[in-house]
Amino acid sequence: MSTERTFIAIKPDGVQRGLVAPIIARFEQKGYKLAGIKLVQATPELLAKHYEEHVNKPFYPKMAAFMSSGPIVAMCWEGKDVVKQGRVILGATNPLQSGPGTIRGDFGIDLGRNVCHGSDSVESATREIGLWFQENELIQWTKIADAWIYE
Ligand code: YYY
Ligand code: MG
Repeated sequence: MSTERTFIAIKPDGVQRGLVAPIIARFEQKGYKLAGIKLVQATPELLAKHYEEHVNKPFYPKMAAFMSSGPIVAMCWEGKDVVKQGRVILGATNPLQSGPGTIRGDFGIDLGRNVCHGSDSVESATREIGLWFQENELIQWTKIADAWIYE
């Protein structure tokens, strides 16, 4: 069994639209284990670190304003291949190019309102979890159902 972790966030549009529970459900129902969760009002400093590869791009100011326009649900999910599978569960960056069955494909239309974030590599996941969570906010626990999820 893997302890790979990823950072998944429900963006302010997802929270405002009442999509917190359905998004969490997709990760729970897949079989992943929740290791951390909290509601965060993101600061410009946190967002600039989180989106360090985008901070100088033309779309960044508008995107950062949106990302700080309301609370974000920050989550850490754990399990086998969770980084890559998390991106599959989210769908493509542009919701109009995301297939049905994905979060962005089912719940979004515009690129700048794509409902959720997921780490794009194991290295990004480690970095992002470290930015959004204190070590003591991540819980190590035994999920009894794992015996029925992993062979
Ligand atoms: O990792 P992912 O969220 O799928 O896409 P990125 O290319 O890293 O872009 C981050 C974020 O920025 C994206 O989810 C929407 C937003 N964005 C935007 O508003 N306008 C763009 N032209 C590109 C990205
Ligand atoms: Mg990205």
